[in-house]
Amino acid sequence: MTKNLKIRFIPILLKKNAALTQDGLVLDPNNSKIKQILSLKMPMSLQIDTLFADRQPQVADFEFNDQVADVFADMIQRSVPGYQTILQGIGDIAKRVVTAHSRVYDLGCSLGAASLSVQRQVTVSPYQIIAIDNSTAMLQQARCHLNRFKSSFDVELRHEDIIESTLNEASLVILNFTLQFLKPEARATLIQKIYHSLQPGGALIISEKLCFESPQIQSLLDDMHIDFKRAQGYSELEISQKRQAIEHVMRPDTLATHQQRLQAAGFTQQHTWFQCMNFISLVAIK
Ligand code: GEK
Repeated sequence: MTKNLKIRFIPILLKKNAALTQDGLVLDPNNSKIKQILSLKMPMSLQIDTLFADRQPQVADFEFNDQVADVFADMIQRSVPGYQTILQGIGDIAKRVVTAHSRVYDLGCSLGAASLSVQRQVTVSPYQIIAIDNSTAMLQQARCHLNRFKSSFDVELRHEDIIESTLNEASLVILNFTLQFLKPEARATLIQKIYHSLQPGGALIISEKLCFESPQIQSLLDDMHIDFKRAQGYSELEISQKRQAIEHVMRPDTLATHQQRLQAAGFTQQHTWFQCMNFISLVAIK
């Protein structure tokens, strides 16, 4: 098995004595080839998320700072059920809607994972991908992350608040788990701006954590999500401290709120294309 390993394609996550590859293979750390790989210095963005592992006297509000950017790839993968499937689906949708001479916007791009999926699957040419984030820490890691993958063209990274960004000639706009971090009162205006930036037939993909009007459904899906995080190796302390850190920063909407907002902006076609527990991805077409 180890003979076929190509180092640049193996994001290795070290935990205790185990080494996990992105596609879930458990490698034997005593194997000499694996030892050689493990001794290489791994890029920061491949570090394991232990940010909330130690008890904090006072849990500060969550920020997209250097510490988060360093562990972000691991954090999002172990916190959002279906994250990889959503990324794959974004590329799948992209290859069907992106047109030549148009733009793709990845808003709140973090490490540029959605842009990478688009880049991998879209075959029309030329077109442009513009990935925007307001966190310098995230954009620095995004540059390293994107540079690791060879491509025929660059993703343009922009340091901007997406509320202020100018968007135009878009065939695809991606909000992959970003809208929930904006002030609720800014969300409708952003969706309207996106609608106006899209060409006819262009698409908006919005992935979000949902909240629910029914307390029973809310607590059922919350509990399932917590079990998912336990299964990903997060401790009770990590889960509760992360929850405290994020509760004032990330404010999810109900599905009905998303649907009404899209409709009010002018989207006549919209549907859920993915859901796992309280995580959803919607596609709306102009
Ligand atoms: C992915 N899409 O992996 N302007 C620009 N960026 C912002 C703003 C804003 N006003 N507010 C938040 N962000 C990514 C994951 S993470 C989701 C997106 C998560 C950025 C913020 O800096 C962060 O990088 C991103 O939105 C949200 O496909 O952490 O759950």
